[in-house]
Amino acid sequence: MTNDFDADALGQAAVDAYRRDGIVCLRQAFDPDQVAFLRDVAARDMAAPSRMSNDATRDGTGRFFSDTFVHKHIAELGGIVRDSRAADVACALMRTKKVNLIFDQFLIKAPGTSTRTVWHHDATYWPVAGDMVATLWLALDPVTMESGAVEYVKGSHRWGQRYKAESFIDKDLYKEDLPPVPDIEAMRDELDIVAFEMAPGDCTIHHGLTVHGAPGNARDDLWRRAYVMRWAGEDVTYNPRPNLQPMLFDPQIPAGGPLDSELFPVIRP
Ligand SMILES: O=C(O)CCC(=O)C(=O)O
Repeated sequence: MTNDFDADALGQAAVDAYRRDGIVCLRQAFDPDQVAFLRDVAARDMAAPSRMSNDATRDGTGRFFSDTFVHKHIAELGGIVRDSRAADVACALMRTKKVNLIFDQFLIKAPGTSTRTVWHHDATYWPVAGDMVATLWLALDPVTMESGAVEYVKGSHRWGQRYKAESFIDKDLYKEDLPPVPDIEAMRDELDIVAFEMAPGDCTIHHGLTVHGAPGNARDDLWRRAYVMRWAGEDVTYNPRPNLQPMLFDPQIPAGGPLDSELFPVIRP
């Protein structure tokens, strides 16, 4: 365990580590009430998901549930998006005064879900250009290596390479002419790979080009529920391309312009 910061200590050390490693873990950045609220919303969403949801496994057993743009589906999530520490943490780590929410998401692996999350990085899934792209992954359950803690390749955001997106669940949607992510499993000995066992309320923040993946949830007694927020800072522009991850609707903004729109709301300032 490295890059492990107390919430109160979010400062230069965290910013430097995020820049250097492309991944930091913040302990207890969200309070128990927020976690309880998000667990309740997750249950409601699983019971009545949006049309952006996926509830399947790929080559495996169990249940890997995902739903995107959840704050558009369950409006009370707007409070967490706007009023929690998430947006301020994203601003501090990316050193930006402005952040847009690209989308929020539940990523949930039920007990006994064998499907792993493929090694990938996020930015090539989305219609964005720029360096200030980050994901905040908030644990709603205790997370252990056995229950599917996400692993991150430290420093991979500075490899200077964009990799082809690969679908988590369905057949491959993505056709961009980019190389595949290298065989990370075969390179484990040469790489600095980090994962964090987490308590509910802990979160990680990773850069949009940090390569990461996760095992399935091998526990039969523990859900692995995460609420995820995808952030864009002030250098990010709209970069639509064919065959990307489906967005909720067309944001009706010009290519090359700022993301600011109903779809990608400005959350700070
Ligand atoms: O939760 C997972 O298994 C994967 C997380 C992930 O890929 C992400 O947050 O970008």
